[in-house]
Amino acid sequence: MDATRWSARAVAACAVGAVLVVTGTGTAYAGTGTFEDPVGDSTSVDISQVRVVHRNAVKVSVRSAVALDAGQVYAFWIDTGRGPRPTFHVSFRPNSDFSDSLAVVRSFGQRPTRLVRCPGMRAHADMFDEAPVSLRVPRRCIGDPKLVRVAVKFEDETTGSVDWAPERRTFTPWVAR
Ligand SMILES: [Ca+2]
Repeated sequence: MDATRWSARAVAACAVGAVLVVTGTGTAYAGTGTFEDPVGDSTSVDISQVRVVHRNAVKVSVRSAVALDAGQVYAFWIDTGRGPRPTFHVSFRPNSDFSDSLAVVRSFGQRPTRLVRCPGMRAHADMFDEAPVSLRVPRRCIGDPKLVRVAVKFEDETTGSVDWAPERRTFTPWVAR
């Protein structure tokens, strides 16, 4: 992991290379949103960037300024719209088994109201490569939303260190398909 490269690029709460569009429900990013997170705001886990690509699948890629390690947990929330459209939650660990179920949750930290099986969902978190931690969810699993926004939490259960992006219990701006 090249931490220096990401440190140099760290700009708090700054969107890079994204196109804003006006949709029926307001302003959103078109197709892709890239959101930088401060480096150094956490120790044994440290998110530096979250990238959301909204096409036939929603793919969330998360750069870390520190190496992935055993004992870390990567948690994702995907909000699929205002009003009754649900928020989905999934978490996984590096180099571990991954279930193909999404939890439907009412808000952060609450128990799931139900589970949704999602064939084709993929997660990547490998301590032995430099690829971002990523989650790919086919749109059909989450009700073919027009807009999504995400929240990410990296946690090190050994040290208790936590880093949220963009902020604690906060979603990114909306990203349109
Ligand atoms: Ca960070």
